Amino acid sequence: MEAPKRMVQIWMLILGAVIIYSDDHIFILRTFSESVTAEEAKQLRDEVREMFYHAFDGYMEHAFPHDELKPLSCEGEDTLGGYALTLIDSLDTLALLGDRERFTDSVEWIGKNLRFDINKTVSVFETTIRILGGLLSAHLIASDYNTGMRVPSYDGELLDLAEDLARRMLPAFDTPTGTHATGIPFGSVNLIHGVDENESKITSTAGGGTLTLEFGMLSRLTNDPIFEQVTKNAVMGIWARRSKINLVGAHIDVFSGEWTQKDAGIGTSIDSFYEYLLKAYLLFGDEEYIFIFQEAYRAAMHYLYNDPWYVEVNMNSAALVWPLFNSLQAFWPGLQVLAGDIEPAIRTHAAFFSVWKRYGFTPEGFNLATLSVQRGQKSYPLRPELIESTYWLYKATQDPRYLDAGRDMLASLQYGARCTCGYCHISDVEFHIQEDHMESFFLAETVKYLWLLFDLGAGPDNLIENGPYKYIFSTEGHLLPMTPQISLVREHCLYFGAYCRSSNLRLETNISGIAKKPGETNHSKTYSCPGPTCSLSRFTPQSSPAISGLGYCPGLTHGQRFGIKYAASADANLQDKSPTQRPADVVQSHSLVLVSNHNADQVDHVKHQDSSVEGSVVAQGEEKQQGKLIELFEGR
Ligand code: DMJ
Repeated sequence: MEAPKRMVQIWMLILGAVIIYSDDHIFILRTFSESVTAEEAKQLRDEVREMFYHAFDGYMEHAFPHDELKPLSCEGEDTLGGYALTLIDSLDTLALLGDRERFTDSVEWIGKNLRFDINKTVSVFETTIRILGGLLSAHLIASDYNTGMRVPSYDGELLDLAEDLARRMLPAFDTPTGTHATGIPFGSVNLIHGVDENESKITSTAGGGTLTLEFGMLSRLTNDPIFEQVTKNAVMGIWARRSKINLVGAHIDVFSGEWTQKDAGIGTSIDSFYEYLLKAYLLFGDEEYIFIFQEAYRAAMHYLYNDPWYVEVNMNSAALVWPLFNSLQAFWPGLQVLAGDIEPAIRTHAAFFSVWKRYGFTPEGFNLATLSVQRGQKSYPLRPELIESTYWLYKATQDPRYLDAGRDMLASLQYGARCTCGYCHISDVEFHIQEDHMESFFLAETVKYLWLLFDLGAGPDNLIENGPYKYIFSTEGHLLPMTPQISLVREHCLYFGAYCRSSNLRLETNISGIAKKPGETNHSKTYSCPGPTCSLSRFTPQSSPAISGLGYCPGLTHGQRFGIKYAASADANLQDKSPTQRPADVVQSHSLVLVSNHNADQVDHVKHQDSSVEGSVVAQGEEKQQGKLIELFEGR
């Protein structure tokens, strides 16, 4: 056995890859010394395309019309409602890849065959983000010549299905915890009978607060305000129960409004609540959402952020509960790009990516105190979040190291997760054990963001960059276009990079191409804002030169006003820095720190055990961290 192994190893090293042997497993990791070039980005984009078809064709051949593929046994399984979940979740990825034939066939099949009058009890959250979002984004692509993917035979069938499905979920909102007639929804609903008699009254914050984009779109497409109203009531109901320090807990009783799980964090059970506050503002221009987002974001950065990590704290006292990185947190740097807060995003992404590099995947939980995989949270179920943030940060900075990170993550997926008929969950990131499951979000999000990343690197040629609209991505990665019908945002307040940490309303930017008045320089330009919502992020050339907070700023081009401004070339400041100053070196130097009592002026982080906590994630006997500087990865 030894000789052939060595031969393979030498051969693979020539190809730029390393093979690592353990007792029972062989891990193949590529190492690359060169940064990804535009030419290589093209090849990687094509590799991702092939990856999509390996999984999509595997699903269509072996699992369709079941919900999801079991990629090892090559069978189907019904995991949500038994209505071709993976096909619906994949629709806009097919369109993005320009696959007119499969997109058309799929839209036609769904229009003819899908029905929701079935006696199934389904998750309101998952059904909304995967099915409703998938149907709505595909409807908007299939019905519009401007997308280049109009389906000639299409006559609004997907929109009808979406409306039917949403009406079947409305009974879930019949609770008293909102700000108006409806409230925070039950977690699940039966598509025929409404809420089951014994349905749990406990739901997660993300579950109740991540419905506004899809339901709001539906209202604007059907001219029926009910969908937008009920989901906004739910958000307001959650926010009305925030703590005095503007944190929300993880689980809440939809009848009493009592928090049943008081851990505040940016990951599990809460993550997309924050995401939809900002995105609902960006998509709909509803200013209430940006006010809430600003308060919520400020509190998160004050109480949860321990540069570069995020921890979970008690929502009332801010006492530290879990010093844990959970993989769902990895969407946050991407959200920060949208919010215009780039510097912490760069550092946090580097820290999260260091966990990926260590294991080849991110485990569901990584304990920041023990610096090891959290017991019971060893799996990597093909999640997109870190890739999503990598895409956003590359889009914002054009720093090639994000392409390099994408190449690493693609290699991990190819060598660790690819299996017979698709891509497999990894049940243990330390031993790379494959499991017979492939979540639909792998095709809706993970592959989509990877493809978009490399397409950007190659010189973008896709609907999002070159199409007729700006798009907001739903939390499931679905494309929600800012068409005039949907987006009622007043132009003067429409910008990505909307968030302003301070009350300083100056915009400082060095973006080239902005028309200047005589005497102005690129590096210091002050714009006045017409109203409180047009507070502008303040960027200095030293901090984040590639991003603009765009507002009512005379002289901006349409492109600058409506999107993230690309750096004309790679981030000059980053290039100028010495290697030790560059953000990615956090990964290399392994000298990350967790400061658990960072300038929290009123509330100290103290050792704390909340007796109401359910689903404990820190194993008994493990030390929780007190308020002191803790060095992580030192010397590793
Ligand atoms: C997806 O369904 C969505 O991104 C959701 O917001 C979080 N979980 C998965 C991906 O990990």
